[in-house]
Amino acid sequence: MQTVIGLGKAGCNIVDHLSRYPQYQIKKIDVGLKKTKTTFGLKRQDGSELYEKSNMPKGINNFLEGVMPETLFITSCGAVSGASLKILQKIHKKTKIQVMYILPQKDDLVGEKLLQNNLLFNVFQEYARSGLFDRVFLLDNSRLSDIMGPVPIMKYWDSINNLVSTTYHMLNVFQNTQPVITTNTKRIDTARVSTIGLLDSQNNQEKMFFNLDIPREKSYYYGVPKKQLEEDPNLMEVIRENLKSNIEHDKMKTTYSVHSTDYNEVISYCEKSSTLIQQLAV
Ligand SMILES: Nc1nc2c(ncn2[C@@H]2O[C@H](COP(=O)(O)OP(=O)(O)OP(=O)(O)O)[C@@H](O)[C@H]2O)c(=O)[nH]1
Ligand SMILES: [Mg+2]
Repeated sequence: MQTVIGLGKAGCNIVDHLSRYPQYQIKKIDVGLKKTKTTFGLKRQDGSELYEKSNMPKGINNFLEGVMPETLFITSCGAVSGASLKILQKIHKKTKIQVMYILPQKDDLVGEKLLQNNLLFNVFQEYARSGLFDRVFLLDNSRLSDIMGPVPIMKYWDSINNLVSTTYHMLNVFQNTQPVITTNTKRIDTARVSTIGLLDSQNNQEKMFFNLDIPREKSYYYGVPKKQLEEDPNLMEVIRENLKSNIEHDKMKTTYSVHSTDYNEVISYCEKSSTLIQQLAV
């Protein structure tokens, strides 16, 4: 089991989606939440700096006690995200930390959010590079929105969060189960700035959730219906073609794994990691 902590609206909403799977121990932190086993309320503060400076309400240690050996921490750049490092500081000795950072769309980046985004985008990457975090996953809402296509406003966040949670979860499942065939070896330990995404294996098109510059490592995961694994003579070629045509530069390590599923069609995902600190697009 892995602990998943959401901070703020974006973080908590994605955590809600992950709570559908039994693999995750859920914890949500935000202003206005009640104190329960899975939720913790912070006192409203006037700006991210105050969240960073003021003391956490009593009971936070208790709330965070019992985190599993691995934790995914999810946040975006709202004011409450100012509490991120304070929270992570309380658990980093007990658990291996992955951070999922949600970059807002450009038109959403005004006022304090703009500054907070610049700050967290860099701090999370530096912490990952220094090894304090196991890694950071960067996810960009504008990319997610493009990949999803048009949806009614009322379903907007729900659809995005669904895309994020299913992709993260399926990659997690594939990485923790025995593949039918794989070229995967040990991860390049220094490549800790990562993103995830979908692979349209038919059209050989990657749909990554962040535009990661100079990835060092790229892994494809194919979930293939059992029957197709037994009968389709062309699949191997499709995979090899995907791999060959998606090499981005000659120092890149590209691997793939094929897994057997009970679904009706092939699903495929991709994870990329870089050793380099990414820059914000201007
Ligand atoms: N992917 C995703 N992004 C969201 C969601 N809700 C908000 N966001 C984005 O996250 C950014 C930060 O806003 P919130 O998460 O609402 O802010 P907060 O973390 O609750 O912080 P406060 O400002 O203290 O309310 C917004 O600018 C949105 O771009 C969501 O459900 N999913
Ligand atoms: Mg909020």
